Amino acid sequence: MNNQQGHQSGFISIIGRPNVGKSTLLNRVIGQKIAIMSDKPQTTRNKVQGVLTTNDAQYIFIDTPGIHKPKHKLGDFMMKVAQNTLKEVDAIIFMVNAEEGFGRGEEFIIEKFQSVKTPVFLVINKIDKIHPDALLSVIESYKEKYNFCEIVPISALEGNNVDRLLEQLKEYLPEGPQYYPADQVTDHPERFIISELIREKALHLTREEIPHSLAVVIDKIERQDKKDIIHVMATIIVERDSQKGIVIGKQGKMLKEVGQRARVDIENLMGSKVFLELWVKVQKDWRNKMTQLRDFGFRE
Ligand code: GDP
Ligand code: MG
Ligand code: K
Repeated sequence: MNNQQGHQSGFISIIGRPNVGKSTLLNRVIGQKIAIMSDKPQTTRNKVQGVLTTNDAQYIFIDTPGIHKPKHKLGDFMMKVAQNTLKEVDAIIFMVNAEEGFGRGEEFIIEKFQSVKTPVFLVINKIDKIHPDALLSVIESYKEKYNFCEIVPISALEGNNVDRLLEQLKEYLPEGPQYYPADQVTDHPERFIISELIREKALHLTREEIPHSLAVVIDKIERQDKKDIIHVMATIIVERDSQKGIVIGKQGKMLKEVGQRARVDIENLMGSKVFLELWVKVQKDWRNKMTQLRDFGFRE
């Protein structure tokens, strides 16, 4: 994991009505077809949709389901989850369609921005479909509604101005570590399951001594071709030194136990022998962000 000075990283939530071009933007930014999965039925979960790693920054894009007028109780709940996400991320991209005027849907979303301090980018997409003069009036109509930190017209499909959007976004990312390995563009389901298995063992074995929101990050999953063995490296992240002590245990006993139990489950999952290497790290902000963004409202 990279933690050098001058490195910026942060979480960005992309929101907007269906079909405004959110997935198209992500695909363009990440350069691979990875956001297609975002069209699955909505869940309450905040999913990492894509990670862009450059020389000096890492952008983690988060799907924020539930920003729409609630129709039922679950809708209310999801709305709450979504609102909490908006508070936690470093920047919000609010995407609108240049071809369509300001409507009730947009109004409803903008209302949600009033209670958060997070900078909101207004990204006006599909500018390839309108006359430049029309763009000016679209910009004006939105300017009246909210104090957006930046207004960026783009064409996600053709790529116009997308680089500029990324540059501007970077200005709003705090100094921070590379949360994901550079070669990782999206959360691999396997990675996620493995991290959950480790998390579960750690929580179970340490009981109430460790807050429920302990996080596990998978640093590496490496298949060794010759031998039928998978090498997994993972970091358990806690908030305080005292918690690190508990997770490691006397002479490393606790960590060893966590590792042994998790390894058995991972081997069953992968159908192969696993060499599991676990590390424990104290990192306050990281833990808060990762766990709240990824897990808020998800578990019991
Ligand atoms: P999402 O529902 O917000 O994720 O929207 P999608 O990314 O799936 O895009 C919906 C439709 O709009 C697709 O047919 C895209 O090809 C199209 N689209 C997205 N961005 C642009 C753009 O900049 N220009 C044009 N002309 N079409 C776009
Ligand atoms: Mg989509
Ligand atoms: K605000």
